[in-house]
Amino acid sequence: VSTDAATLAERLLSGDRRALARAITQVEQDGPAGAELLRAVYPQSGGATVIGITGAPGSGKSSLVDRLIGAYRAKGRRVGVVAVDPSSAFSGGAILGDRVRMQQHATDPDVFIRSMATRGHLGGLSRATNDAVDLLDAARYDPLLVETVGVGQDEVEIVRTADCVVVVLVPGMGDDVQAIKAGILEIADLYVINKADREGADRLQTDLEQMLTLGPKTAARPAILRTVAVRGEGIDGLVAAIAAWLEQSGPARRAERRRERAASRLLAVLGERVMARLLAEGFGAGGFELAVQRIAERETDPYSAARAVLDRLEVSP
Ligand SMILES: Nc1nc2c(ncn2[C@@H]2O[C@H](COP(=O)(O)OP(=O)(O)OP(=O)(O)O)[C@@H](O)[C@H]2O)c(=O)[nH]1
Ligand SMILES: [Mg+2]
Repeated sequence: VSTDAATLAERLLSGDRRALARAITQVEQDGPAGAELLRAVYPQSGGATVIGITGAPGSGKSSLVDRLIGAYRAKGRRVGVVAVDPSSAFSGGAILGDRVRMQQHATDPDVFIRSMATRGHLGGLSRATNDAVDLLDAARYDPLLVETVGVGQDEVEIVRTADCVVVVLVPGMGDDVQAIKAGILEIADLYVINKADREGADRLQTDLEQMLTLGPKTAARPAILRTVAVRGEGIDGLVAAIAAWLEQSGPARRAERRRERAASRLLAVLGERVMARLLAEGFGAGGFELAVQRIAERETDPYSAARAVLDRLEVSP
């Protein structure tokens, strides 16, 4: 570990918030600096409980996270938040939105909120987010709340292996159907019907319960809670339900989730590294574009082109 990384790691571990912010930027950039830093703090991480909050755009995830921060702070916990923000790729607006929504906590030294832009990660979003979670963990924030929009495969992958996965639904949006499509229902440990002040909460609850009876009978059926995040209603119940789930699911389940998370991270890093090497070493200057053009013009096919690259690098099939 270089002295730069060692110094930054030390500052982070001693509670320096600016060091933490810089560290997260480094893992986001996916350079050697980020990798070294993560290596330095990784042994100090793994203690925090990771709570994933996912759901359709605008379902009130950030509003819920804001309330959860308040609830955990009231218990004296130091809370870390990582919000993954797809819309920021277009406008940067959502980052601002999150900041505003959670602003009351912005000056609390025991709360650390970070938005991750999805832009520029090329599939490494899950890796970068998990790295950020580890950094917050090493800096002794616990619990860690990870907000993602349950739309893309990447976003689902991020929360899937959290210690507790909370799926947020809203009445009257045909949300249930939307969630099934996005594959987020099967990863839920708990359901929250937020915006329960709106019409249709009963109906959504009935639909959800009905759907859950069709699910696997082996696992404990996820609880369904109702909240009105903007008014802070139902938050204590949600906190209690999260605690109960963590308690009830037990250490074996927790260990299994962590193994899954470790596997997904190893594969993500390997995938990124191997692909980067293939692209760098498998083609000469302009070679990639040339291959793409030849495939597009049917002079060759994707399989033969890939085969040629692998042969060049002497990678076995
Ligand atoms: N009526 C009502 N509105 C709510 C409730 N919770 C959140 N909202 C509103 O819903 C809108 C979206 O809330 P956010 O907390 O930003 O939702 P989000 O899921 O984080 O949104 P994205 O991160 O953009 O996907 C805001 O205007 C909130 O004020 C609720 O319980 N009831
Ligand atoms: Mg949000």
